[in-house]
Amino acid sequence: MDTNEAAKALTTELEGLLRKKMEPLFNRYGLNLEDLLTPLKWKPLVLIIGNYSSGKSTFINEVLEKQIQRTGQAPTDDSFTILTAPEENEAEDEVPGNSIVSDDRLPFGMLRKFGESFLAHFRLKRVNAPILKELAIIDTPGMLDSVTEKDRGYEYLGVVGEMAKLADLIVLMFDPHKAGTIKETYQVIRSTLPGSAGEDRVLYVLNRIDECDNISDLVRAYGTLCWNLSQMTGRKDMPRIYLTYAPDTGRPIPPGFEVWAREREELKSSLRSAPRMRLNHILQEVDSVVRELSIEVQSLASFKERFLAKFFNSAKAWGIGAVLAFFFGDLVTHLLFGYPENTFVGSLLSGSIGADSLLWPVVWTLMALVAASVYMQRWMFPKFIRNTIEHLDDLVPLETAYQKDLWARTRQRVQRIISEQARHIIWVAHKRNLNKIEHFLNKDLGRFYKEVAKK
Ligand SMILES: Nc1nc2c(ncn2[C@@H]2O[C@H](COP(=O)(O)OP(=O)(O)OP(=O)(O)O)[C@@H](O)[C@H]2O)c(=O)[nH]1
Ligand SMILES: [Mg+2]
Repeated sequence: MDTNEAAKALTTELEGLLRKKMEPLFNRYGLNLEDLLTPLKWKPLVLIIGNYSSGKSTFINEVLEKQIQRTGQAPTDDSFTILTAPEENEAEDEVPGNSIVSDDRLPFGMLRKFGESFLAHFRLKRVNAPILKELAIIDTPGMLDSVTEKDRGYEYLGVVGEMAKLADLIVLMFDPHKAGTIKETYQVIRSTLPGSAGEDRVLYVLNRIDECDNISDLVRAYGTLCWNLSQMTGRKDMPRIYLTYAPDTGRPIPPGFEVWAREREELKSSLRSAPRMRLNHILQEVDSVVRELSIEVQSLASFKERFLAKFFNSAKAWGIGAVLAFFFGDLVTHLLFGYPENTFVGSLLSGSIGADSLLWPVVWTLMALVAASVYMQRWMFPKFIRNTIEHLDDLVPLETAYQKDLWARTRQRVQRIISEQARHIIWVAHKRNLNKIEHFLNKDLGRFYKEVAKK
């Protein structure tokens, strides 16, 4: 079995396991398993982003070995284009944005929220090219400097963020003329990518290096890009930057630059590793969503525990009250109003106790129990919920940055569940569910990680 086949088999197995073990828990705790599974339905995705005119479309055409995407100096392309191969007995064709987001077989439904003016800049092309059988490539409009959301007509960075979440590999392309100084590029690296893609999924490329006059010019451009990247990512270690140029622009290659021809090939073969990256990506995604679920269940378990502690404390006090009411309730009315004539304690002392002596103690006890129930339901429980929501962050230990990050993503859901379903969730066996989740993370997912590492 080749790597891609093996990757597919593992993906199917993982999906089965998720459905069997996690689906009931996802449903119970208000998470949607389909959100997690949708990206698994389609082929591996490579997203190509970068400055305008950095050579994205030229590179894609080269990979496809066909002139499919329009290329040219100055911002050329203002559309997001998914390139994929036609299925068997399908012809090459082009699908408009509206149809892409409505097609259930494709994982792009969530892009509908970016509105009509985005959909008008979104299309899918079915092209016969060998590589597109294994993976799909997304060509994107180049990033610009002095552009606002209003100019684009839709939320460009939001779209890039959603696509980056789906993508198994992201190629971020620069060129020596504007080595990391474009405003939108800055925003993508600074804010969009960290929330959407793991660092290991991004390939940095400095393209068009043949336009440097000589090696010292290239070193300057490379240095500038490194400096800008480190400012933008905040990383101390420099990721690898592929130095590449398109082989057939007709421009003479500056002397000494031939050594970099190899990097173009390396970049292309990294692209072909997307199916393998995909498994890692899926595992990371599953891992992170299940950990979100875990912190959610922890918080609800802690909510339940605190409620029970409060309930038992209160029940103890009301229990003592009920016992006192049983023995002395009628004595109070006797002393105040002279009724009933014979009190329960009196009958007890005189030894003349009969069935009718129990009437008032039972009535008093029932009244105490009704009062306890009204107090707890009408007063104590709502107040407890209000307090909990006010101090929601106390429900879980937030010691590490990772826990804080998970909690930030889960907090709102927990708040909603507590305010809307508190009476229901105190009956759920959260601790048992937490054990199931831990087992899934450690045993089941652990096994997948090992399998993927072997590939
Ligand atoms: N010298 C040189 N020119 C290149 C290289 N790659 C692309 N070009 C040229 O640069 C111009 C822009 O290339 P495109 O592929 O259209 O760039 P793009 O990133 O898709 O641009 P937008 O779609 O506008 O964002 C074209 O004229 C290409 O022929 C390269 O490596 N070296
Ligand atoms: Mg282009």
